[in-house]
Amino acid sequence: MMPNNTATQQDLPEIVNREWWKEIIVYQLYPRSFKDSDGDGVGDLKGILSKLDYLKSLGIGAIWLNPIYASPNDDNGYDISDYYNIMKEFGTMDDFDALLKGLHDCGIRLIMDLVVNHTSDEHPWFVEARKSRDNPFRDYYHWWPAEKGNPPPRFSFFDPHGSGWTYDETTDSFYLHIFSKKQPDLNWECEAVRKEIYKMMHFWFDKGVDGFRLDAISYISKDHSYPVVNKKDLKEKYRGDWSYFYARGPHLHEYLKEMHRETFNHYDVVTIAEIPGIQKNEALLFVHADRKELHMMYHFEGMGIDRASKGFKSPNPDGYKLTDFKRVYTEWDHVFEREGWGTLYLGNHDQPRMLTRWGNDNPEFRSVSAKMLITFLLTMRATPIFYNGDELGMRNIRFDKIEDYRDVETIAMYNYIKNKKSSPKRFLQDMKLTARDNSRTPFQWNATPNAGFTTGKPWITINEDHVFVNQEAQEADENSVLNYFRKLTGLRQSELVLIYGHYTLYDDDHQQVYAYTRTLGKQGMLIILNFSKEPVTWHIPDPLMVKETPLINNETSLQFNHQANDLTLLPYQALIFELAP
Ligand code: TEU
Repeated sequence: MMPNNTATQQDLPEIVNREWWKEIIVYQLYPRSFKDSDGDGVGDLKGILSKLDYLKSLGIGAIWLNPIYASPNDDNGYDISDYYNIMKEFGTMDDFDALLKGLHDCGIRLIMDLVVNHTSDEHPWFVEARKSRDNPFRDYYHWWPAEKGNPPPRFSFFDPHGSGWTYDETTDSFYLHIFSKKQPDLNWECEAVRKEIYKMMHFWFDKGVDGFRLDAISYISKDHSYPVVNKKDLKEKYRGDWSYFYARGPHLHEYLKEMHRETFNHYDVVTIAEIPGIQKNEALLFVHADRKELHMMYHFEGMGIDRASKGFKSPNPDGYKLTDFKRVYTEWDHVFEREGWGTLYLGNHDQPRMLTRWGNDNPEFRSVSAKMLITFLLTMRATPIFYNGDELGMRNIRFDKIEDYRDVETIAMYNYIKNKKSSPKRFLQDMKLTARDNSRTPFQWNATPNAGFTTGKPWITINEDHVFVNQEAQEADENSVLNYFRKLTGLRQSELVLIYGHYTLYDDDHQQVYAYTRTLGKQGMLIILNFSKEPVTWHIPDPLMVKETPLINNETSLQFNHQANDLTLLPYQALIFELAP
């Protein structure tokens, strides 16, 4: 769906470099949990195909589909064992072809998730590489011969001992894995690896795929001297953050330029780079159009403002400060003021549910705060990436025991905590708020026992609140979160000012209200979001004047003294006004 606004480039000279991928809303779909068609308890491609009408009704322009390639699922598909085949639980290549055609027929593009920093240890390349030190595939991975002693320490995000090297007896060597030991890192310094990856990318582009979300792509280059990173270095040179170290390999941009030249440059496709460890002042190195590397990226800076400084994903007991939230998203808007283009998300498969984290999932505020967050995501100057289920106001499931968890990261970190003789009890309490599993529970289609997701035993527990938070119930309710989402996607798609308009923050010190304008040519809108559960009286800052009736109100009432330019905002009230000429 492209904006149906009749404005043209001539009318709106401020719009430069118009691109389809700047004008769409991306819907991230976690296939494992979306819809199961064959009763095995795992979502699949035929299940997604059965929901095309629903997807079309959302007003989205593209789907980011989490990995569907053959995988042993150590990390739910982020451990690929065959880039050219579909995971058996998800279906067949024919099912994929049918889904791609179905999406395209609905005017929805498909962006596949692609993991090329590492493969599964069950990928034939690794199976071969570990057979002998002179195997033709040996150099596809990173090895450290044991006779050199222990390799220089590297942290692993998913290892119960935190170690990024695992000893392999057959060749008396260690191999590198930034993630789990079943996810050995590919050696991008090996030209044969790069050629294999580019060939595979052509395979999917030639099938008609519209782009890739590139997993952990900032990590692909490694310094082959494997320098020692001691505690002092880590703290002083790398901000105490292994992601920061991993994101600084010596040839990273050389490879991304080569990737662009060899693949993306030949198609009308888009890339969304996941670039952990990268800071604001480096972002344009990846997405400035002149650099011919990648198109868009997403950052993690917003995902840290509600976390404690110590512990693994420990939430800050005081939550987050709205002023921090506003600072992060305002600063990232400024990064792309002139060049490049950003994305915006508040939740995904690596994060807890946005409603629980940034809104308020108590029944009293669930709907209104979900709508307020949707308003933010769909009115900023960045391509919104919207996570499936957030359009219903799905919330964290808050598992009580480790046996309920399925995520390699959560389970590994639980064991890491136990190995460190720390408190698993405290960890489990924290995970109720921050574990990735919270956003991976099955999509809630209706109020039946398995929420209409599967007729079998679901691979992960379904949130019991599906009896009243589900798609079927919300279809019929014109004031539901779902129908509000549709209203907002329609508004964004029809108003170029919400896509390309200049962003200006107002009242940046206010701890309850996030207010900003979007202006383009003679058009302007004022977006006012009460991020708090308290009512608040707020004066529209001079010289702003707005039309009396808002375009959007997530509440059924409005207290607006138009003459005095004063509003009394209800808890989590979201308003969009047109600026008066
Ligand atoms: O995540 C990369 C990454 O940086 C993660 O370690 C992220 O910081 C962490 O999940 C936050 O808790 C990508 C994928 O998005 C993630 O799902 C995979 O597990 C990971 O890569 C390995 O492929």
